Amino acid sequence: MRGQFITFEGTEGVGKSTQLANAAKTLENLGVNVLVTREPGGTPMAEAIRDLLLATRDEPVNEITELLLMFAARAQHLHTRILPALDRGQWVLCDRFTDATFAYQGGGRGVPEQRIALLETLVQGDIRPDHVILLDAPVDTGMERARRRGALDRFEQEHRDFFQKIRDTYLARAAAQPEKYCVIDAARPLDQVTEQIERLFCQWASRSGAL
Ligand code: Z5A
Repeated sequence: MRGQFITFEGTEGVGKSTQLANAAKTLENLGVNVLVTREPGGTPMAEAIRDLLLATRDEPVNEITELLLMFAARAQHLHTRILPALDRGQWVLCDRFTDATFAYQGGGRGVPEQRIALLETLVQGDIRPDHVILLDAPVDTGMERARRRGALDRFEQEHRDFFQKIRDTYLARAAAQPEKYCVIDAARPLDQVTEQIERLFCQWASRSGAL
């Protein structure tokens, strides 16, 4: 049986990596075989593209260059790692995917949605996540959590307005497809967020017949 493809999304510092690691543990405890991965990245070549994308640099980065690099990394990751895992029956938990492109390069940088959709079709055909966990918190909450960690990458150095546009884009996408997106209030204490997500994964695992 094909595995489930579940992505974790949200603005910086909302707790995606923390919740993804915990969800993977929950599934493994239920006996589900899991692949944990991230974007941009997930294969050696895609991780090299990630380094290019996140490095701070003196030259301005053109938004189409950024967009194409995101999809170049995604093509490699999707076709060499994600799809083979799903075909083997593994559940793939991915820290960010194409929703992040619509939110960051679309909402944040202003690239028209139709251009992103064109590349989405080229790279993915009709492959889309089965579920998207959208961790939502006020921008200041996430920025504060991320800044406590130390050195900031090229995206993290952006202004508050950039992240507000990203948050708005994510919420609009979730509102347009409520059956696919689970919007989680990530401003609550960690244990409450974790408990809500654990419950979701237990439901999905039992409904999918994976148990
Ligand atoms: N990007 C893009 O532009 N276009 C694309 O298509 C894709 C990506 C795929 C790299 O992403 C950058 O690439 C990203 C968007 C861009 N840049 N930004 N910003 P990334 O996912 O690697 O980096 P990130 O978004 O900055 O993730 P993050 O900062 O690592 O945040 P997180 O994973 O959501 O949070 P966390 O590490 O789990 O938690 C942060 C801290 O908060 C940590 O100390 C936790 O213990 C704490 N935490 C978590 N939850 C809570 C709660 N509920 N209460 C209190 N404290 C908490």
